[in-house]
Parts: sequence; structure tokens; C-alpha cells
Amino acid sequence: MMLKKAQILNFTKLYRFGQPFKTAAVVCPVDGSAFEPVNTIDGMAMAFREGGIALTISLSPSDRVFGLGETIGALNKRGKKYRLYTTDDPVHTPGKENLYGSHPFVLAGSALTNPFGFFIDYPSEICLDIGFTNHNVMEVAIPSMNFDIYFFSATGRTLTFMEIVKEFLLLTGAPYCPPKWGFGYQQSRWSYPDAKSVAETASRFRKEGIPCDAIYMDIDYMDNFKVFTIDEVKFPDFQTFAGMLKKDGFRLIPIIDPGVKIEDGYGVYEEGRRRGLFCEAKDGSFFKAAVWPGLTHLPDFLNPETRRWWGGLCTRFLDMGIEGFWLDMNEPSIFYTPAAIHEVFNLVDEMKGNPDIPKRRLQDMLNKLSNNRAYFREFYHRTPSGGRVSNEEVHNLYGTLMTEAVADGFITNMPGRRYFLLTRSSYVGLHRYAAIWTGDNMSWWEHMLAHIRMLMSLNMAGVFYTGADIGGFGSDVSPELMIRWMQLGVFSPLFRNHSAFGTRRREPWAFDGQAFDIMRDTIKLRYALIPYAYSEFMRSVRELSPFIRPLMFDFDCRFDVEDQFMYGSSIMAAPVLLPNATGRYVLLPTVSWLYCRALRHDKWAVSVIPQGVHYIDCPLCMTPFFIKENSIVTLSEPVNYVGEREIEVLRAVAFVTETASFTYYDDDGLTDGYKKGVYSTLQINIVSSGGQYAITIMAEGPRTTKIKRIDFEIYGRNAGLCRCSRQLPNQ
Ligand code: MIG
Repeated sequence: MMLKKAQILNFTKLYRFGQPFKTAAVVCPVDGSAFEPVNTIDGMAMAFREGGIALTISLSPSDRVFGLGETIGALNKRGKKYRLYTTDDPVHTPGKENLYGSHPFVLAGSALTNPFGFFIDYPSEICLDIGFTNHNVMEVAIPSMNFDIYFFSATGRTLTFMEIVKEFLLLTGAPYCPPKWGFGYQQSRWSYPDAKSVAETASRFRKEGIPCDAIYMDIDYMDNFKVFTIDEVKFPDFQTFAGMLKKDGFRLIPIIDPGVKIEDGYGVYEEGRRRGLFCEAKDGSFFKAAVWPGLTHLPDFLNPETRRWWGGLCTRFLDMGIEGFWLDMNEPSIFYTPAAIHEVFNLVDEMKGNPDIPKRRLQDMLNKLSNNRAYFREFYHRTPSGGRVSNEEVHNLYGTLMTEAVADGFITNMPGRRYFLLTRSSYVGLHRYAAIWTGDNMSWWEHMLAHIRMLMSLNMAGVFYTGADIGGFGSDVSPELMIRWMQLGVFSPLFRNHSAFGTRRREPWAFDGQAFDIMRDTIKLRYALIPYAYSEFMRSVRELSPFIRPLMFDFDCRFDVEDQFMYGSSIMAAPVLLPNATGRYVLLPTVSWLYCRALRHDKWAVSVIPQGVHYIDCPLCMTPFFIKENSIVTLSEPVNYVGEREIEVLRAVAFVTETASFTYYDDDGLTDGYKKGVYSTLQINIVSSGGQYAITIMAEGPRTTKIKRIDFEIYGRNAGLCRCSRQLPNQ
């Protein structure tokens, strides 16, 4: 075995086994001469097993283990097994070991033991047993001798979890930033299948006065599921249609699937075949996999030429007014292969003639038909050096490379502009150029908690902008669950209502008058909070610190709370996650909190609650959240869509016992000028002394702020309210 080590960044050691596959996860350059040969890894025991390596790390009783991005299960990963192998599994029950993404980044420790972390840069299966077999042992099995491990630890001082995440992001790059309209509400459904249903949905939002920024187009917009086509019967003159919607503040977001239908005369298929851009079977023919269009070829995204081709195909939609896509099925998902379905046909034939064959055999065979692990060993990618590599060996990169292709298409075709891009499958590094949604959850109360845990874990992995299908994708939702999930959606960076065909409709107007009113106001609250959320999100991106965090990251390490989270640095969200509940328990860490129950976006009941555990009331009609002592939240009147009009008046709600400050941020919301410092800020400070508040506001930055006035609502120790306004001098 060849193992070498190099010290990089501030407190990262890179251990390199053999010759790792270059995944592009890491952006920080590694100087080859910095390596020295070693034969152990600090803090880990190593064993060789079945052609690979098993690493064991001992855990002390107080250690918490976080990370792994998109997984099912608790936020603290201890006590479960995980398998990092991207898969399309639409039933996220608690025992599931793998989902759509692979994020092999782990943080562990506590206040008592110095926190550490590691990232294993390896693009195929990694199995983790985190205190499952033995509570005090974490075992990581990698079936290869070629991979990199980045180990984050410091000697002589205690690292915080936040510092480890920041170091990880220095290593892997700054997070993706959607256009500002991405912070609006988004409506989706499988499907709005034609122009009529999209237009009706859009106009209903405006008619009912419900803000909305985007409408999604699921697979039925295509001609026979052929990627990059638009069914012209369902969507005649798509370009004019998209233009009309955009005038009304709606972006259309079409879905893109990787499988290219095998059909003579279909341009995308013919070009891909002619140029040899599809994955190959062992014998060198193009591999066949069945997905929505029937039999397809899978583009070989490992090949840079394929990626350029694909990016170009996507960006043809840009001329028609499209500024965003969602990329699905890119684990990749395979319904069956021709060989596998033939086995089924053969068995059925056999069964016809022989009643003694147990029916169970057919059931078993059907169960193994979708996404059988064997398929991924049967097709190959071209490597840059002209060789071939099986999908199995680089499996977890497929969706990420597809996403990179589309992102590069945007960057090349609209340089300097932000784009909107969601993917289902992901690997580390993807967070630099796209966001993910967390796939096919269900309308289960339990999946609201899964949503919250994923928001936190994905933020640790650098995916700051993310979210789950609000209301749950599969199965029917009750009005109560829908309302509670919308209340969580207010604090989900991606706030998208999406659901599967055949399930109960869940546009707000699909519910009765009272539920409808609550949902409309909940969405308005989301818009009212954008001046706060966007300021804090952009600060998180600049500072490489997660936008959404568990309490443990900001406060004391003992706070094992998984159903509350920090949303920026002033707000803690504590959604209600149980049916029939009119309240819930909350843990209020370290300071006092202003409990806000928003009955309407502009009408809140507030009270000051001291640190500790409390049962708080929270009727269904109210969105609960907390403002931290000595902090400020900025709001505005909701608009119908982001950018409808300039925000000129801010409302600042503050809870101040000593001093509080907040940096309000704004930019054009559409370009990446923010990377070059083209934005405006207002530095707002409030100092409390002797029952009075001294307010200072300082404008900074090259862009002039449009804010003319700030209306303050400042709450003191006993929730006593002081209202005042400040005009901003013309700039
Ligand atoms: O096999 O395009 O996760 O959001 O609506 C299902 C149809 C395919 C899965 C996605 C879901 C989408 C659905 N897709």
C-alpha cells in the first residue's frame, strides 16, 4: 500500500492512498512536493479488507457525530449504518441506508473532546457504521485502495464545528447562490401538463393575491418524454407563453432527465450516437436502460465533450425565456434493462405452463427490477486518458457531472448572470454550482422532521440553498399537515410545494376557506422575511458559515435538539411537527428569546421567554419562531413576486436588552456582481440604555440602497414595545 500525507490549509491533513480518481470535489490546490510517506492515519486504525480499507475511529461517550449531507435518520448520526451510494429510492423509511446523494463529510466531537472531521473523496460506495455495532466505534469501509482522506483537526486548541465546516468549504469551494427570486415561493406538481394548466395556475396566484415566483414543468411537457423537446400540441408557441408569464413575475422551470430515447429521427439521440457520447456496454455498443421514455441511452457525463454538448442543449431553452432547470433521475435511475425484463418475460412464460412455480418468484424478480446494483457494473464511461471505467467505480459522480454540464452551459451563455438549478443526485463539490431538493418524501409528519434534519446536514456539507417538497411528494396530505409544513417552508431556503400525480391537489386553493387563508398568509410571511433571509443567506455565503444550523453550533454542545434550528443568526425556527398539537416543547438556549407567533405576516403576538425548556402554545393558524435576545430582523411588505417593485421601507423587529446589530444586505439579485463586492448594506445598531434606545444606521457598499425609511419595533426585557422610524438620508 502507498500512503502519503500533506498538511494543507489551516488544519487539514490530506492522506492519499494509491492513485485516487480525480473527482473535482476539492478546489484547493495540493502541492505535490508537500507529501511525505506515512503508514498510519492520526486518530484512526486501519485494516485491509476485501480489496479495500476499513478505518475505525473510537468515539467517546459524549461525542456527537454530524454530517453526511442527505441521509435519512437522526441529525446525530450515531447509532445507525449508512451507505453512500446514490440511488433513486422513493420510500424514505427510517431503516434506509442510502438516498440520492453522497456527501462523505463527517464531523464528530463535543465540548469535552476536541471536535474533528474528515472528508473521504471517493466516488463510489462507502459504508459507515457509526456506533451501530459498537456504540463507541465508528467504522468506515471503502472498497478501494485509491482515495483521499482529508482529516480536519487541531492540536493545542479546540476547534468548533463551525470552524470545521468553514475549513471544509475552503477546501471544496464557496456555496452556490440562486437568483434572489429563488427565495420566493414556488409551485410545482407532477404535472401541469399543458400551457392551459400552467396559465390557470399562474393567474390564480395573482387573482388570490398569493405571492409566487416560479412554476415547475414536470415530464409531461415533453413530446413522449424525449429530453429537450416540448410537446407543441400542449405548448404551442412556448416562447411567447414563457415571455407572458415572465411579465407577470413567473419563471418556468422545466425538468431535465438524463435518459435519451432511442428513436430514429430524434435529433438528440442521433447526434449523441454519431458523436459517441453515450455510455457503453461491455461489448462497446451503447448501453440500453429503460426510464420514462422507454429504452434510452445514458449520456456519458464523464466525457467533457458530452458535458459541453448537454450544456448547449439546455441553453437552447434560454432563448425561450428559461432561466432555471431541475435535473431528475440522475443517480442514475434505471427502471430495467432489456436483459432483466426478458428474464421476467421468460419466467411469466414458464409460469403459464407450470402452475407449481411459486408466484413469489415473480414478485421477487419484479422487486429487484428497478435500480438493481448489477446494472451499474454493466456500463462504462470514457476516461480522459482514453480508457474505460465502469459506472460502479465512479457511480456517485453521475448526477454531479450532469449538473456541472448544465451549470457550465449557463455560465457560458449568460456570463455574469445567476441561474436557478436544482438536482436530485449530488456529490461533494456540487454545492459550488447548484442546489438540491431532497427527492420523493411522503406526506408524513415524520418527514417534516426528516426535512429539518436534512436542511441542517446539507448546510454542513455546503448546500445552503436546499429544501424538501412541501406537503410531501407521495401520498395524500391533510390540510393540517399542509399548513404545518408551509409554516416550516417559511424557513426552508427552497420553498417549493410539489406532489406526485394521483395525490390530493395541494395548491393553496385546493383547501377550504380557513386553511386557504392561513396558507396565503404563511406565504406572505415568507415574503415579508426576505429582507432578513436574503441578508443572512448572502452573509453565510461570504463567510462560509452555514445559513441553517443546529443549536449546538451556536450554543452549548449539550443541546441535542433536532427539531429546532437557527435560520440565520437572529431567528430560531421551532415548527410544530405533531398532528392535533396546539403547542410544543422548545429548548431556548443560553439567552432570552422573543417568541413570535405570526397570525398574519404583519400581525404577531410576541412574548419574552427566558432560557430553559418551555411548553409554548401555538395554534394551527400561527407560524411560530423566536428572535434571539439582542438581535434584529428586517422585513418588508410582501410583494407578488421578488423584484415586483423596489423595497423602500423596511420594518425592523428587534429584541434588545443591551446592544444589537444587523447588516441588511441587498444587490441586484440577478448577477454575480456580489462576488466582486457590488452590493449595498445598511449597518443597523441599537443600544439600549435606561429605557431608551440609541439607533445608528450606516450605509455602505458601492451600490446605493433604495431604502428610504426604517420603521422600528424594539422590544425590551419585559416585551415593552418602543416604536420609532428613521428616515435615511438621500444618497
Ligand atoms: O420516477 O418526473 O423526484 O420530483 O415529479 C419519478 C416525475 C420521476 C421523480 C422526482 C419527482 C418528479 C417525478 N420524478
